[in-house]
Amino acid sequence: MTSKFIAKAIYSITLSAIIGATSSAALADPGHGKATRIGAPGKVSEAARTIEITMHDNYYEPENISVKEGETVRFIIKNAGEFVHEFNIATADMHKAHGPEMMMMVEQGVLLADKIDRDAAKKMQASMGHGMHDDPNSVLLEPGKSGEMIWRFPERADLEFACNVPGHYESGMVGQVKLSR
Ligand SMILES: [Cu+2]
Repeated sequence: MTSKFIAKAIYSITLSAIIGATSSAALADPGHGKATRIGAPGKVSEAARTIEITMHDNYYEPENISVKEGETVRFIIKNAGEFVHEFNIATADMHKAHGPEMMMMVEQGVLLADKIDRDAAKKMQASMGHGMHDDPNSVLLEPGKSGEMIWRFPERADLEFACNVPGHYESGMVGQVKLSR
């Protein structure tokens, strides 16, 4: 991979996290190649259970979640903090890779401490000429906002839900997904 390509991929991932528009491009993006390993977006009709997640500065309530193998869960996520927070389901390695992408959003003036600058996000997209697409395993919320994610968990995986806003994961904004039969 060329560094230019990586930069593009980074922009696409960050933009998708903010804008959340729909496209199937996500499947072609190498950054999303692990989607099957971590599960996949589910349908509301398949979700037998709703888990409410409250995001604070900088921790989650509940701290960990228990899910059955293959279960589809509807998450209702609320940001009760004063900063922007993310609810992202992935492996620890994926979170680690996502951190620098979020840092780039900060550097581009897209991700502010308590706000997402959508105009700056659009400018980033225009300058990169990259189409918007979904980042289905992530919900990024400004203070006071709520969001939803329907996620079908895999049979086996080592997953965490975490916030990759710079500094938040390190300060403890990460929880375990306990998969059981
Ligand atoms: Cu956070």
